[in-house]
Amino acid sequence: MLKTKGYIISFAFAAALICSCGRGPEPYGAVPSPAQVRWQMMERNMFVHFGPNTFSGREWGDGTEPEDMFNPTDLDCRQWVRTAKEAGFKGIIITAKHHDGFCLWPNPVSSHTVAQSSWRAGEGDVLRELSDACREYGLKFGVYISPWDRFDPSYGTDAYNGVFVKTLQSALGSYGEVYEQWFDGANGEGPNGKKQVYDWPLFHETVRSLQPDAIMFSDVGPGCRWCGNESGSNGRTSWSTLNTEGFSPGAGSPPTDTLQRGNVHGAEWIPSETDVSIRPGWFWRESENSRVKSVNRLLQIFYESTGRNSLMLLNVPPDTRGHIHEIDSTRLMEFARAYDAIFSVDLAKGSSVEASSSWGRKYNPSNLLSEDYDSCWASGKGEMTPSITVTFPERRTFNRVSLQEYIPLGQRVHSFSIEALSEDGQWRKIASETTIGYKRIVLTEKVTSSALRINILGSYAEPVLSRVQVFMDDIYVPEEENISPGITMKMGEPLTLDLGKLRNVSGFVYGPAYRGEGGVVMEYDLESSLDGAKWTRVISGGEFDNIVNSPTDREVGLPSAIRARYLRLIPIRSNYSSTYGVSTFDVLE
Ligand code: FUL
Repeated sequence: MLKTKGYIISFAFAAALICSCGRGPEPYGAVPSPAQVRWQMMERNMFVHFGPNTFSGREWGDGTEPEDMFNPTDLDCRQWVRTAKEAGFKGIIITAKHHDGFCLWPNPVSSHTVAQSSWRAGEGDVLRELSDACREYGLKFGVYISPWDRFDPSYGTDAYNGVFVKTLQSALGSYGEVYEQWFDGANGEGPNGKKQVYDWPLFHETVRSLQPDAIMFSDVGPGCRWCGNESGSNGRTSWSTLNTEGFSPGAGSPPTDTLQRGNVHGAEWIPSETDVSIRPGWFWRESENSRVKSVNRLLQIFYESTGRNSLMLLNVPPDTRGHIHEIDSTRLMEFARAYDAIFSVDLAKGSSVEASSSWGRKYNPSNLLSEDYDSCWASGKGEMTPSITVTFPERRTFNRVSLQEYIPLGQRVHSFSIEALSEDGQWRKIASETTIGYKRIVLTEKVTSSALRINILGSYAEPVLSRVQVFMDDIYVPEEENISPGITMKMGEPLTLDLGKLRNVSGFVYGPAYRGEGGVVMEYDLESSLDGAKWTRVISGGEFDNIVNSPTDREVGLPSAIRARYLRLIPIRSNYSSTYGVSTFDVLE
């Protein structure tokens, strides 16, 4: 009897709880896991490319590098983490194993690791130092572990999948919590010239069993997806949902425009991540010290990644000492200062907010000014095109409007505009865009106004927004892109350079056409001549590593300096079937 009563009481209590909150809007479509929401809220993370390539100057090592090549003279992971923290980053992902197969930790199933090197007499462990430093400073720790392995002798056979699982187990099971596991899409040949058929379900299962909350990155998730380029720009329209059926990471990935924009009504929640390097290459190189990206460019990247419903993952590669180089760390501090100057003053503060409709008291429009992500506004039931008016306490000057949807209920808005109130009492349109998602920072002209209005022009379910913020950015100046459009050549047609007279040549530069249009040369021969008639082979079967994903200028040093009047680059392989593009072909003296 008593027991029955107990049930009745607790039922009534639960019912009262539901009623006191009111039933909120229903989720729409695919929704994120709590770990995906936490991940998205990190907003700025740091990538760290470090390994034998740091010492060889290559972008893709081929696995033949001796272990002793990895020899940082003064490794200081605490310096990396301090720098990252001061720059506002929340997590760090390190290339624990890049395509060359070298492991930055003593991986028991590999003979190509720090343990076989003479660095710290084989006792060093970069993952240990970095994960300890992350814990000390309160940053999250993540790992990039390349499935493509140009060292492992079993690569290209079934046995390799087992080796890779053990590799994952060793890296993910020994260093505490891992917030992100990065699976690179590149899948070339191993040391035997064979390609591997990866057992993705097994790899995912391995990660899940060891790190249930780790977000798995690849071209198709399952945790987050590649944005489709390495230049720091996500699609202006960006759905966090994606259809992955029939696709796989790497060569089988969805087309670039799909990676950029996602799929509206996509079956799974797989938001975009924007990985980009602060330098032209992913690894540190002395010759690129003068080419560290400017604060202006870093702000642009932030606007086009996190500001476009993606997540900024900025690579800052340590140098041969094992330090983040002074030039990069200074630039990061300048970036952080600029970031704070713009985003620490929310001009919407103190405003009154009204909406054309609201979903009951719990979802009232003043929640849009609250810092608490979970406190949000929703339009009234069935109202798909509401508007929100933010009236400032006095006239304010701004050029950025930041909007956030409440993503635990899915991504809903597909079109909106922003208006500012003119002095003559008319509303004037200052922006018109498509998606919002977790965060959308809209760049508008500079406006002085007493109010702004956000018109939701289309939404697949009642819009649920968490936040509206307004900022003034006096720092970022949109740059005319430095475009060398380039020309398209036919394969079989070499690039020939006449230097005018005999000159000393120590290297050359090849630059693909803008955004790789017309195709990029992946493999080539290089020849020189004194008279334009008799040619001597200088490089046979040279490769430009990672040039398809990152179609930027490549400087190549010759094995030894030569004297020549003519130089010619003979393309062997392009990513287009019969053409290749070129914007630059020049010599280094
Ligand atoms: C690419 C790799 O091939 C590059 O070397 C780099 O690691 C980049 C982040 O991913 O796919």
